[in-house]
Amino acid sequence: MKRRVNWDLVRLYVITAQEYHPGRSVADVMEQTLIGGAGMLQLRNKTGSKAEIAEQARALRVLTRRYGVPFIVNDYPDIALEADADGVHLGQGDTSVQEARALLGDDKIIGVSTHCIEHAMRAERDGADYIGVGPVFETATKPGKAAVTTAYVREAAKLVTIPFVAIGGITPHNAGSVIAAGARRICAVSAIVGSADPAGACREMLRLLDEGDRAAAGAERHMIDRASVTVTLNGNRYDTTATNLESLLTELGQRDKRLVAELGGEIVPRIRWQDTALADGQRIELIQFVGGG
Ligand code: TZP
Ligand code: MG
Repeated sequence: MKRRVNWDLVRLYVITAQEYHPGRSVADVMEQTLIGGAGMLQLRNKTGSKAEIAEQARALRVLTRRYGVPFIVNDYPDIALEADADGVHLGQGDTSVQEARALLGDDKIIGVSTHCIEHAMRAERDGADYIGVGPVFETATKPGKAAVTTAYVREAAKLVTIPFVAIGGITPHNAGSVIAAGARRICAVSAIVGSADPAGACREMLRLLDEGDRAAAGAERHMIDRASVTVTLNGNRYDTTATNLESLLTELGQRDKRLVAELGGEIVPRIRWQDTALADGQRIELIQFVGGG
């Protein structure tokens, strides 16, 4: 099978950072994240020698294989290849996707860090398999890098067609806002590997992602329901996607007319139109009044 990851299983992507867990080994902390449900792991080591990084890569390859989780090496396509990792992750200033692809072939995953939608579009065109979207918030893990905010997450959710992970300063306290902006996958470093309980931190992130899924499914159901609302309007059946009386009147081009709206026999004052929800089967009477002042 070619570099295919089951992205449905990748909700939480965890990256190593030894400096956040002095006294505990990378293997131990990363195994805890796998126990907690991390769906993808990355080795990121900005200070070690290539020999050290290659050794860590080999150890994490064995560990991730035991848990059936994809494993990515940051920065070094050659180490990824040598350790038989599933792929490599590249920053904007690293080797190009094309060069990494030439070395790794089609069987490996290539991820790219992006900080704006132009980066994202380029990564897609270049054949990246996934992108990182961030840093969403400022973070000590990548000091001096401006936050892209949830505005970029929202843009990515609309426009990016390959899987993306939101990254940068994400913790269980702010993950809700990132998920609400449209992220289905989160990547985190300090909030997970810097936690005294990495497995618990993973479970909490996954719980928030599940909660986001349920909210999104609810919103979708709501939209489907909305599409099929049928009301009786002045005695006639009328199908509408309007969600409230105000939008119904706008849809009918009647909003600015001198009207009285009656819903189920009760007059609804104009000030309440906006928050009067429409429901299937409601009877609405619109009565024009003329003259007077
Ligand atoms: N790329 C963008 S932000 C970041 C990387 C590697 C660091 C994220 O770390 P943390 O600790 O989750 O903020
Ligand atoms: Mg890099």
